[in-house]
Amino acid sequence: MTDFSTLRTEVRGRVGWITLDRPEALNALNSTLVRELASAAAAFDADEGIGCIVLTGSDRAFAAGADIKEMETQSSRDMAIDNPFAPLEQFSRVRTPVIAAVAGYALGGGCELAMACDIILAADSARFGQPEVTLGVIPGLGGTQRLPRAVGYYKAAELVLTGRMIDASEAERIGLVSRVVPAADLLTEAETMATAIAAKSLPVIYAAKEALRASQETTAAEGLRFEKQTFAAMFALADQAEGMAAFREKRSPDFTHR
Ligand code: DAK
Repeated sequence: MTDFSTLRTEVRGRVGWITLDRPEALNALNSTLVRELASAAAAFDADEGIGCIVLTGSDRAFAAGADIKEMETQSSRDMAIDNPFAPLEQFSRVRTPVIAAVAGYALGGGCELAMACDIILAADSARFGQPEVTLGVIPGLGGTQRLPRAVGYYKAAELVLTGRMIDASEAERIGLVSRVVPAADLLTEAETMATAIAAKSLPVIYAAKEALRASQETTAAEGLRFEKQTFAAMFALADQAEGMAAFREKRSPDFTHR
C-alpha cells in the first residue's frame, strides 16, 4: 500500500488496520487525512484477503472532528461544491465490515466517522459528542441522521442541540457503542472481534453488511424484501454448503469465500 502522511496501515492475518496519525491535531480530519483514509479503505476493500477492517486512533483521540483551522476560512461554496469531505462518503460505502476502535475523543466529524463504521468498540477513556453548534455550524457527516437512528430522536436531539460530550458508559447505555473495554485492552479486543468476522465467508459477510445497511436506508418493507432475496442468493455459494455440512459433521467450517 502507498505511504500515507496522516495514517498508518497494517495487515495482520485477514484484518486490515488503519490508524489515524495526526497527533499534533488530535487526529482532526483535514482534507489530506480524509483522502488518505478513503484510499486506504478502498485498497483493503478491493483485497479478497481482507475480511474486516479496524479503524483506530491514539490513546488521546480517535478524531477530534473536522480540522477547524483548515475549515475556518472556507466558504459556503467551498463546502457545497468542492466538499472536502466527499471521500468519507466513499469510506462509508465499503463492502468490508469496519470496526471503529475508539479511545479518547470522538467529536463532531470524529463521532460521525465512528458512526460510518459498522461496530463501535470503545475504551473506557472514550468521549463522544457532536459539538458543532458551539462552532456555529451543524453536523455535516451524518450526525443528524445516523445518531437518531442509533440512539433515538430525543437523545440525539439533546446531544446535537447542546453539544454535550458523553463518556463511554453513557455511549454504551444509549446504544451508540457495542461494548466498553479497559483502554489497555482496546486493540486486543478489536483484533479478536475482527478476526472472528474475517474468518467467515467473505461473500456472506458482504451480504450481511449490505442487508444491515438496507435497514438504515430503506423502508422496513423494502429491507425485508432485500433480505429475503439476499438470503436465497446465499444458497448459490459453496460456503453455504460447507457451513451446513460442517455443522452436521460436528467440525469447524473451512470457508473458501466462494
Ligand atoms: N481541528 C483542528 N485542531 C484541533 C482540533 C480540531 N477539531 N481539535 C484539537 N485540535 C488541536 C488543538 O488546536 C491543539 O493544537 P495546538 O493549539 O497545540 O496547536 C491540539 O489539537 C490539542 O488540543 P487541545 O490543546 O485543545 O487539547 P485539550 O485536551 O485541551 O482539549 C478537545 C481537547 C478535543 C476537548 C479540544 O481540542 C476541542 O474541543 N477540540 C475541538 C472539538 C470540536 O469542536 N470538534 C468538532 C469540529 S466541527 C462537512 C462535514 C462535517 C464537518 C464539516 C463539514 N461537510 C460535508 C462539508 C464536521 C465538522 C466538525 O467536526
